Amino acid sequence: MSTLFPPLQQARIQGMDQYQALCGEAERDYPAYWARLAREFLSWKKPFTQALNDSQAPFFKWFEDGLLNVSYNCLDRHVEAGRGERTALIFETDDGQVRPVTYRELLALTSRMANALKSRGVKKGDRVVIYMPMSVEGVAAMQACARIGATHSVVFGGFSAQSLRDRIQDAGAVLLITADEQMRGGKALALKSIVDEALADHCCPTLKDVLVYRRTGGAVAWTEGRDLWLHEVMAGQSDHCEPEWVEAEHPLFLLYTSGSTGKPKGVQHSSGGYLLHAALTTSWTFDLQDSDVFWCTADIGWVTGHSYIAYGPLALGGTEVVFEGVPTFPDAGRFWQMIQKHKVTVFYTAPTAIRSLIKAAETVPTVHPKNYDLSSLRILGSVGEPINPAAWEWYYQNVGGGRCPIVDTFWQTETGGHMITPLPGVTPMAPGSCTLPFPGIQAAIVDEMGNDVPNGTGGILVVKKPWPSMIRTIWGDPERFKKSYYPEELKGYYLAGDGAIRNAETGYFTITGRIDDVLNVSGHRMGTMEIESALVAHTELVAEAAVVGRPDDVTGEAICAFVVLKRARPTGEEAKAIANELRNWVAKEIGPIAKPKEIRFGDNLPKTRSGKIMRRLLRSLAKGEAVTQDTSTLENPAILDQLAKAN
Ligand code: 6R9
Repeated sequence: MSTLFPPLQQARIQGMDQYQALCGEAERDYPAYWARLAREFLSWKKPFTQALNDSQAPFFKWFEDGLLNVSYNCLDRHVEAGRGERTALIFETDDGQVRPVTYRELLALTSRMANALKSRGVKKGDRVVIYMPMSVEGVAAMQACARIGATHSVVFGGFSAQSLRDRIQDAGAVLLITADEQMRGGKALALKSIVDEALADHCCPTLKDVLVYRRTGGAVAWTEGRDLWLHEVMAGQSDHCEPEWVEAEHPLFLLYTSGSTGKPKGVQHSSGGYLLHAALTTSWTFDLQDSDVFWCTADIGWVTGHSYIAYGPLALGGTEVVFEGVPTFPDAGRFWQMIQKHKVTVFYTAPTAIRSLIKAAETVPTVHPKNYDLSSLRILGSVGEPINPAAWEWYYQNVGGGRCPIVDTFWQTETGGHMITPLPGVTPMAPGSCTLPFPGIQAAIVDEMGNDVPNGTGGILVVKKPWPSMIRTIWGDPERFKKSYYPEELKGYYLAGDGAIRNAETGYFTITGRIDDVLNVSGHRMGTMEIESALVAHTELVAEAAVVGRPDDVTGEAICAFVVLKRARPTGEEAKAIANELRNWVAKEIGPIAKPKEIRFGDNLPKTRSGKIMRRLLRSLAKGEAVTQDTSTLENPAILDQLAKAN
């Protein structure tokens, strides 16, 4: 099914003709296309003379000799243009209090925080870890780092002490910004005490200071000589801070994400190229105008919160909602109630949220979107995982009132911004398909040798040419960067890690899911190996573990773990108790988002004679399917019956 949509009035991109013209422009002179946009969308202290340097491919450089400052582009230039009184952020707390912040105010706050960081000795190139709740201060902390040329690494507030410690160590961070607690769903959740645990035993020698934002006033333990209240360090700081002009390639941030092997990798992003695509996609995909109120429901701990909360909308001088809480508090009508209250015009969320709100609206009629005035909406967005056609249809009809185009945006932490997406009012939509590449992005589908496959045939999703906001390297591991994203057999194409297929008639892309051992649970990336390592780290109980994903109505995929214990296989109540203990263990090792939904115990795991765990069999078992695959190479076929059942 294809849904044609009438063009939006005065949209940035008018119709498929203009879309084709932009693609054509990029085709004709690729670097010149990006150079034009980089000049239009960004303010440069020193203009660049060359758009692309590919002499050290795949370590591409963009706008290399240009100088700019990201925070200047997001804040100062709007104030200088007389737009300082415009609302930048409409912050709403968990309990519904609203704090609007103008561009002038956000600039002053950012500058004071930047000066506070400087007063603690933080300088250009230093890494700062941000472990904060959704807050004005969280956004300002990112901007403050950008302002002084410090490279931030935001760690999602749901990650455990162990995960936080790994990231601080890997990044070699000198300073950490956190809060006493965070408020979510009416509950105060600790942040500072998790930081204390992460930093115990002097395990992070590079880290000198911990700045603590007072959010709730809850009691916190204090380490003298290390912990400082953010407001005290900021008190008396000037609200003017000259931006540090950095080279376009200067690392703006590291963001850790899961891969198929080993520990999460620190995806390194640039300043100039990254900001260009964040701004450009906010402008074209969301058609952001001065009259819009934009709301991206992501957390700043994920890439979506970087590009579409902290940077893109601000680079354009837009007005956006920033939300501290959760979609289900005080009830599952919270999103709709906030759209009504703030007259949100462009709304961007994840399929998993939509699916859980569909369920809620089906059980509690009062939280159905029809009870709210959502007439301010004009564009809806989706991100993080494939949106199934049923959820798409519900979103389109019940939230968008059948009036609003849905932009199903495919992209990744590594890509910095949208890669394949409809443009609103331009691209005819097809539920479940992310449609066509963003102008200038050379997405394609190839076979294992990098040869194009015909439309209608599935294959590997690649990007044939570099683009400005692409990952620059994996922090501290350039070899892993090359191996993961530019494997030799793929002819120099970027390997996304997803499978995809193009429609034979329309050429539209549909993402068919990861081709590696990465799961997508509620739009969050989790490596199966990472969860397995966490399980076997429980050395007292666990002998062996294998983790697979299985389809789930709400979370997209659910984590299912097969575990062999060091003691006899438990059953009944004992199995339940141990499964619970292991789930909590994983939450402590990685974070609650990594908790397996189901744990099954076996005397053994299905293995080949050479000792390889046969995960594809486990995937069938997890789904509850009969095993139809060839099991002749299996060492111990009898184990399948045992693992087919829940404990
Ligand atoms: C932005 C973000 C990236 C992975 C990606 C893919 C999946 C994201 C999608 C989508 C289908 C979409 N993904 N958007 N799949 N349709 N519109 O989510 O980044 O957390 O790095 O995840 O998410 O599998 O490879 P990240």
